[in-house]
Amino acid sequence: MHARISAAGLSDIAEKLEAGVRLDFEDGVRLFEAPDLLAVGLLANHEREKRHAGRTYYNHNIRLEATNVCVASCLFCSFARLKPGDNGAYTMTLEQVWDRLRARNDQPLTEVHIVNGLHPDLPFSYYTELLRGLKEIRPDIHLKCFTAVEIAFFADLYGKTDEQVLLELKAAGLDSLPGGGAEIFAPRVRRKLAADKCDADRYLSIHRTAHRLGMRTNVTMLYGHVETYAERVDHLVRIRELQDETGGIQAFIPLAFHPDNNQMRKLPAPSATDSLRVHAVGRLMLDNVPHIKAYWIATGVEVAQTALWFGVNDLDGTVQEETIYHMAGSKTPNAMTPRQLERLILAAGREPLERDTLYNVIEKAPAPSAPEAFSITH
Ligand code: V47
Repeated sequence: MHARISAAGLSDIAEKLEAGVRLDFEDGVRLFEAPDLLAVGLLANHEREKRHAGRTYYNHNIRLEATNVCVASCLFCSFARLKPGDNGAYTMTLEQVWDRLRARNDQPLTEVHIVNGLHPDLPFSYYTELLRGLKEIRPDIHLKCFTAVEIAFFADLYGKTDEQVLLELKAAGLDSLPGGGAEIFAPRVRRKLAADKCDADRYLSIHRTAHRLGMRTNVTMLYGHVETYAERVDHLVRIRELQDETGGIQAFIPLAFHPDNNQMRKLPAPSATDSLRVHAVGRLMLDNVPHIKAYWIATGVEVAQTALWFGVNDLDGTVQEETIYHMAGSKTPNAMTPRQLERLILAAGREPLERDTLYNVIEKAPAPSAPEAFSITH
């Protein structure tokens, strides 16, 4: 065993991992409390390499947010506007949404990721038509749309069951659910931050139903605000329990809290070291979730790159047109080309692989030999 791990007092956890014994709640809290970040990182990297060696996935996607009108008033959100007509509120027409995809007809995108506000006045047909139109423009594109919180909202607003909503959206072209809206499951924090969102049980139950209907999903965790270590671990354990039941979760994505322009702006943003640790502990606790993804828009490019040695094996993505984080103060660029992502992964000493949403590797022609500057504009 690495001397660093025993010096950090983590030998028993390392032994469990070696023997394939699942870490328990107290182990999770200790991993957050252990001062030696590199010891935690070593453990997480070992687990990462057992599953994926140096392989690191990225995907070629766009983000679309069709409306920011939202009846919920989550304290951390800088994106939502309460009502149509409020300063900065927008709702795209379907043609405007479709035009965003049409404008990228020449790009080999594989995924459209849509997260919207909870708009109280749109008909359900807005969403089904939106999906149908996108599939008409690009029949082979994967539609990863609407968080479980949106699905719960649709069910309540339109008088349907969660399952009916999922079935109707699936019939219109929905392929999988993104992981947004999870925030922190623990009721103390959820009530404080996101009181009018569906609770953790409903969030998880919608993912369970989506899995039963043959869809894959992702799960996130918003960290670095008022949550305790125990509440982080509780969140991870709840994800692990659902995954034991269904196996339908593809990726866990920690989301670093951004404090600008929202009601929690007095809080500092999480530190780089905390971000690295959250990704690492995610890898160590979630022994049954295949992919730990760094969302570089949230963590910053440099931390996402470093996280490739702290348990992360996946980077999202080219992510064009993102607004949620940029309205909350993210200084990252809002898009990277596949080539830039590859260079970032290679520069970290890892092996880049472009994937589709379901983690099928996309075979590519060899890259041109002429060097292309790796430049990110801030
Ligand atoms: O649910 C909102 C978060 C999420 C802030 O599934 C904030 O592949 C930090 O879920 N600071 C939406 N976070 C984004 C999301 C996501 C991102 C990347 C990949 C996937 C996936 C999902 O953004 C929201 C909320 O948790 N968020 N405001 C903020 N100020």
